Amino acid sequence: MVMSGKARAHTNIAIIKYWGKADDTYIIPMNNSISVALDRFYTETEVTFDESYDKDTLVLNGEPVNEKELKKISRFMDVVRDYSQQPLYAHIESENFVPTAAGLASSASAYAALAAACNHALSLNLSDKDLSRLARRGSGSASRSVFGGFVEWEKGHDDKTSFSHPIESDRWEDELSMIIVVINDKAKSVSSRSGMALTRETSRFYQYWLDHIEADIAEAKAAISDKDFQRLGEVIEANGLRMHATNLGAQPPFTYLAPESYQAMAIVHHCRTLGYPCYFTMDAGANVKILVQKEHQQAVVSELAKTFNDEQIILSDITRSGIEIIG
Ligand code: 2P0
Repeated sequence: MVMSGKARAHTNIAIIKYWGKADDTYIIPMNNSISVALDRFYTETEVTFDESYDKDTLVLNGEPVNEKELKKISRFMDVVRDYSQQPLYAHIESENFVPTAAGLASSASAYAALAAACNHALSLNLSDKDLSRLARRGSGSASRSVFGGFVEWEKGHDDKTSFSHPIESDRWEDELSMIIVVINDKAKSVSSRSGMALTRETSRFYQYWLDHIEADIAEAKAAISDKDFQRLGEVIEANGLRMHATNLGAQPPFTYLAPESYQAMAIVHHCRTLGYPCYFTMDAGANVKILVQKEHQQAVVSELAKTFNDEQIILSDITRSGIEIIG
């Protein structure tokens, strides 16, 4: 019997970061995190299970993936086989809808879409909460991509208790958007998986990160509840910079940021002095993501356009759509 399912999931940007694992196998994080879901960037994935398959296969954007990628996906499919108690292999076709070179092709939307497609194909009947637990096994940030809008990933303490849920926001995200400044980073990149591991194990600043995270989470949630943009912006900027600071304390120290990242940050500061509130955050790469109120988006883009070219400035609304089954 052939069983198939197709799902779409949006990528997400952490505004309070996940940085460090308490458990590598089950991907239990050291701290809670909060994200927003991006409207323009998503993954669509179709999975087909068939008794005649003798291994998992994955075609990404029309091309078969390399052995390393396939191994990672197969490990995730082992988790799915464990959930379903059916020893079936799968053929997976996945397409990333991300502007070329935006550097946002993300494991978050990929594993959320795959988990949802598997849930549908195998009739696992997982709740969204349990789907976020399953997606987490592929990639931590994927647990947040099960939901739209503002999302919190509760670190929990084991497989059962570590999951994501939406944060009630009275549709505030409809008034906000993201500007992504694409930075051409020449430096050899450190994967987020190895970067966070090295930092948790060796950084002399890591305890400082842990000491402040609960206050940051509480502050961000209070700001969302009050729709207080300045309060939210100040805490996300501080939290993001603190994450990047922990990497500077690792042995050996490393950074994801490039000189142009600092240029973009300076423009954000300048925009605030001009009366356009906006705040930046950066992930495991040099790109700068700017949270802005829609009414000020064009003014901020105009300031950025004095330094960066059109292809480097990408806009996205925040979507309130979570996982969608599309086939
Ligand atoms: C985040 N990042 O909260 C943080 C901030 C990057 C910087 O989650 O090892 O691909 O698969 O759980 O989810 C990127 O890490 O890592 C990430 P794994 P993931 O978005």
